[in-house]
Amino acid sequence: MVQGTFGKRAAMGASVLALVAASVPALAAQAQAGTPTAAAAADAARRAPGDGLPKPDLDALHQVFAQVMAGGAPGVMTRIDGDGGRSVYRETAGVADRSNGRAMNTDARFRIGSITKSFSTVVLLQLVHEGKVALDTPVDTYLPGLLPDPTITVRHLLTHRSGLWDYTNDMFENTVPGFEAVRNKVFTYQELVKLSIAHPATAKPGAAYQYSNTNFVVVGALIEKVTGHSVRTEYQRRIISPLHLTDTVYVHPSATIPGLHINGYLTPDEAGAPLVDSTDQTVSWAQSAGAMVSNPRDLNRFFSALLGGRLLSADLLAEMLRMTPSDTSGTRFYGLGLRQRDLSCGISVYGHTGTVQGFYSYAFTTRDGRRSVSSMANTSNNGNVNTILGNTLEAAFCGKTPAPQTPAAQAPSAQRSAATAPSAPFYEDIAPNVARH
Ligand code: REY
Repeated sequence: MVQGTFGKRAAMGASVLALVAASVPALAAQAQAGTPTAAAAADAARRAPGDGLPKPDLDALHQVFAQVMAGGAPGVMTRIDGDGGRSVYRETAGVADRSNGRAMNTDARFRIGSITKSFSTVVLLQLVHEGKVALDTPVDTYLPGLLPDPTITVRHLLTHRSGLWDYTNDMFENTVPGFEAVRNKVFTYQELVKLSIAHPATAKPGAAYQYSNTNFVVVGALIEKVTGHSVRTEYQRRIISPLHLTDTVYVHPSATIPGLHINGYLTPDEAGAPLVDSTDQTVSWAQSAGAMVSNPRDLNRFFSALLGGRLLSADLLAEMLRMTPSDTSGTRFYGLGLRQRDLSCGISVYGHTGTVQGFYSYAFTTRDGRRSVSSMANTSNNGNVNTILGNTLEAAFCGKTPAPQTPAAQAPSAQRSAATAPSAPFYEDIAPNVARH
């Protein structure tokens, strides 16, 4: 294994340019269509060795970083693990800690928010494998009386189709006061569910995709009920220890991030108000829906292992990958605790996004798990920054887009790479009734 990193830019590993297209269906189809020789050579030169994808476009990535920081984030980073782990890029801009100017660092830990949902799903699907839980069985069978509707199934939770109201809509209606009111609180799962069911159901179970943290709070309660252990124990023994994720921790209800970490800065609702250091909090309002801490290396390792089939049996991974649209874009989907995004270069990537006060994050991998990318900006409540941060995926997975060979290519906008072209505004489908700036 070669893992070369030189300063901020990393070297690519050993090259095997032939054979690679066959591993990516879209590229293989292109090759079969009879690409002319010169074009094929140019195409091969754009591809990274080993994983068959275009080489990451680091210039475009740094342009995205500049936009993220211009939008108000103190710092930003992306780590790319390509070629099945043989080539690594660690890219950063800005600061991890505004109080002392410490630079952003891809080794440092941060709060991953809802990327936690993919960890919780893996634990639950392992329990399905062991015959302790069944996906289409009512939650009421395992947790009698917790939910008002006894027809809500385990699958409804994992697909965000339970109709359970997202209690964070109310909690964070006013961003900084809402955060300060809960940052040191410790909730039980039952208390959080109670906040949700004080509202009527948002839809009949199964009828509609509606992202709700309540679903994954119930998943945590289910894991604890069925195993008799805390979710922390189950994350540790089923995922963290086997994959040696030494920078991944579930510290609830401790309010501090242990070890080398990044500080998070929450954007207040009032324009021009100073950022609020939101690093320390219990995250008890999210728990199994969003309270884990990790770093980009561990997140890349986790999603590579998951899509590479090393955490779940093939049939349960296939269940996790059964996607339905999460919006009307035609490019974004949700499976079981897992998102799919279709990128401009024709590839689909799988992972999750996270938002917790002070931290926006993305962690995605290819279908074969051979290239994984994690990005983080240390601010939140700034939807514009979150949308722009998503463009790091384009730069990291799609690389440079060749200029089209048509007269339109003369237009400056057509020459921009896909990574920096403005994408349709994307407001993450979390707590949909809360205004997100
Ligand atoms: C809650 C609000 C975000 C965050 C959320 N996160 O549901 C889960 C996720 C765990 O999907 C807060 N926004 C912000 C507001 C809006 O307070 N008024 O942006 O930090 O990751």
